[in-house]
Amino acid sequence: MNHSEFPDPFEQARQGDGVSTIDDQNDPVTMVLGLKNVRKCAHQWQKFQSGAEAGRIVVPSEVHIRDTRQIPFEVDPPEHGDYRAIVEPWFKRPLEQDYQDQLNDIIGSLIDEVVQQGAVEVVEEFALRLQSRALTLLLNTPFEESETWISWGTHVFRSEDSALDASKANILYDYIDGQIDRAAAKPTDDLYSVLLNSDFQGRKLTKEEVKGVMILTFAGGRDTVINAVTNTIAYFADHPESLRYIQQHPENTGKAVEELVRYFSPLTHMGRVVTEDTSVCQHAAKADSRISLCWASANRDETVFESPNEVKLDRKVNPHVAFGFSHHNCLGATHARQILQILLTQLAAKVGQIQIHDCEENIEDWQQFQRKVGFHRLNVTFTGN
Ligand code: HEM
Ligand code: EMZ
Repeated sequence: MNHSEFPDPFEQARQGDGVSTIDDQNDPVTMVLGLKNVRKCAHQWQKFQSGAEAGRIVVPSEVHIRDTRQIPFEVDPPEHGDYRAIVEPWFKRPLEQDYQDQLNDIIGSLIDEVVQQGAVEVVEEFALRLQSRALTLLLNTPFEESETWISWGTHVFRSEDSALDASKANILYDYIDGQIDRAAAKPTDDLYSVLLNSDFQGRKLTKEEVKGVMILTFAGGRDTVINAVTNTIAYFADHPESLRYIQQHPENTGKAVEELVRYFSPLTHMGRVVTEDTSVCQHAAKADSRISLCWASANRDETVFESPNEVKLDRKVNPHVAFGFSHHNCLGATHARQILQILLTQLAAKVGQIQIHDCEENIEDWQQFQRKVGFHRLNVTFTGN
């Protein structure tokens, strides 16, 4: 069986109406499925807003587990642009050589560790560690902090039974409150301190705003990166020849990263709240109802991508929306791309074979759509090159 196959559950609905409505906690969501319409709706922030009640644009909705607005994610223009200008330069640091050298050491030594270990559960022992250790670079905090984040497990808003869990979320909020107080009392050159000292519309950011940015940084970059890394391991386990291809054609590593991100689409969709009675794809969308921009479906749109259900590591035309589209496009994309680029390079250099022993798939349940997004558990053996 091919473990790294990620079927497209949206194909029929996308080719049919182009939208499909699911229920989320008695608050329906009309999913927009085609690439062109996803892009169009992403642009129309006046009609389809992000800055509604905190947590409502996330599907499943998080209105019951948090009051803090995530910034700049749950803010619309023009304020969005003012917040974004503060954080944008910081999130571009992964382009610096020194950052990449440190990321290279983090990923290289983790691969050495798992090759030596042999049998490894990839989600907890590889992807979660990699994600947490790499995040210390993005936050510019001590490496040891990653031990705390690893101890939280893979989900920050969910316990193992996968229900949204307020007490679990409080662990993260309390931790962030503590870090903000620490940075306020004794600033360093970490992200908390930089944010506390930032100017926004002629004043400093409040602690609540800093908290909003930090929650987003922890939550938005967690499952997404863990799934991208785990799924990449599963892919190369099934396709050892692709690892040799990367080794022989390092110039195509960037293209391979984009293709894997398109194919896996680690974030299935993101909602918007409709501000006035309107329609999407000839489907009525009432004021105060929700639509979602389904990145995962758009990335398999057969009118845009040739053989959309195949992984072509050297795919030439690849206008995917796995990192979103328009003004809310992913701030963590530079960091995520560097992680994957280095992961592919280091795996090709250090690993000969990856053998899967058993796994438990992580299937998102959206009623009429069952979407495989990653793995709860993936047991493998890494063999050195
Ligand atoms: C936004 C996907 C990694 C932080 C987004 C959006 C998508 C996305 C689709 C757009 C949401 C929308 O339009 O409503 C991904 C994927 C990732 C990833 C697939 C990994 C492969 C990260 C990481 C971080 C991060 C590592 C930070 C640690 C953010 C932030 C935004 C965002 C702050 C909001 C930007 C804004 O509203 O202006 N991400 N993300 N993401 N992501 Fe990511
Ligand atoms: C939110 C979201 C951000 C949300 C860009 O996506 O990621 C989700 O995983 C979180 O649950 O709160 O941060």
